[in-house]
Amino acid sequence: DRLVNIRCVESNDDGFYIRKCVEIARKAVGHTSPNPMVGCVIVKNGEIVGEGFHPKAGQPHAEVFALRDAGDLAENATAFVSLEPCNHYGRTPPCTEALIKAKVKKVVVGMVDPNPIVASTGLSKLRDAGIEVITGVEEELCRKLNEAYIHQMLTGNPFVTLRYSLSIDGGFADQLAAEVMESGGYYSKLLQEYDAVVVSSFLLSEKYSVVSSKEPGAKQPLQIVLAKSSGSLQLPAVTTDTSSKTIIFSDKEIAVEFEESQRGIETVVLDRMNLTAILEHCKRQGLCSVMLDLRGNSADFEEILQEGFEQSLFQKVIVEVLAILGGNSKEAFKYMQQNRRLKNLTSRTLGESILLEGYL
Ligand code: AOF
Ligand code: ZN
Repeated sequence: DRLVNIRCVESNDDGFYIRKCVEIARKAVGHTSPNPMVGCVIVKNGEIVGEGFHPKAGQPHAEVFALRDAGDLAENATAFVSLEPCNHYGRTPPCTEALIKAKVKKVVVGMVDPNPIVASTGLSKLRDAGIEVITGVEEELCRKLNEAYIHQMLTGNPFVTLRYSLSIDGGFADQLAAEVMESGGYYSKLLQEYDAVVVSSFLLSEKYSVVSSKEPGAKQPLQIVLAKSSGSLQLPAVTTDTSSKTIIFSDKEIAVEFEESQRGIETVVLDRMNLTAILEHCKRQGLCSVMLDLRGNSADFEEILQEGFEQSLFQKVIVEVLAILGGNSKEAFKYMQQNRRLKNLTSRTLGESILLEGYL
């Protein structure tokens, strides 16, 4: 009805504060899975009097930190939250109750929580308590912040991104690790956003490990190594210098040789290398997001790329076009016959390269 429509019209200030929430939420990038990243600010008389974000699953939610920060000033203030406040007892008590108890007069929400045990009940609980509630402010931005969480909540499957680099003559540039890493730390930030990264064993034989950032406390995704082709794989000291865990998926043709120090590395032998089995494993481990990174020997990925496209296993594609000539052939895509178009394509320059991102 009309009244509801009018209440949903956002003022510019609302957008400003929700964007602030998203910025604060991202402080916990990589650390909240399987929970979403959430930010909250408490505003009174045009001034931010409290702010908080959800740091990690099991710890208090964004609203709780922001209310603590605001103290008594929360009374009659407006709370801005990038995600609908929860209304259930999970690892932590409901945020709706905390907001009601703090006597805020209004709550502005970025997006409804797709979690079926919350899904709009947080909003109605607040409304029933006489609090004015507005939702859908900067919704697209809030959805992008938690694209993996949303996908995982709605489908039960991990969110899968396919990533690769191309040279300007249209070949793979994925053996040129240096170029990829050079782009202003972009790659290491990207890695932190994923719970797992799938790479070719080629990277390991090059004594190269996938490390997101050497900064203490930086999230290291689980490193999933595809050991394909016949013969044996000798592992260099992949895990000794980082806190990243490694698991090796091999087809039955290959013998993996470990050094003493690598006994802890888990191996899974598959009859045939396939992405479905790898994603099932991730799902069982409770991992919400996986990046398939075609670095190294792109030929190692032929079958799983074909499978990934045919079975619609990819949600997102990230392509980096490097300002260099002379990439390898595009062998890995040779079975690709589908004419699929990416949605919501964005592009930006990144140092010397151009980054394209889109959704399938
Ligand atoms: C919020 N604010 O900051 C977050 C929310 O096990 P729990 O108690 O941490 O609950 C996890 C669920 O709570 C999660 O699946 C999502 O629905 C919601 N996350 N809600 O109000 C927050 N992180
Ligand atoms: Zn909550």
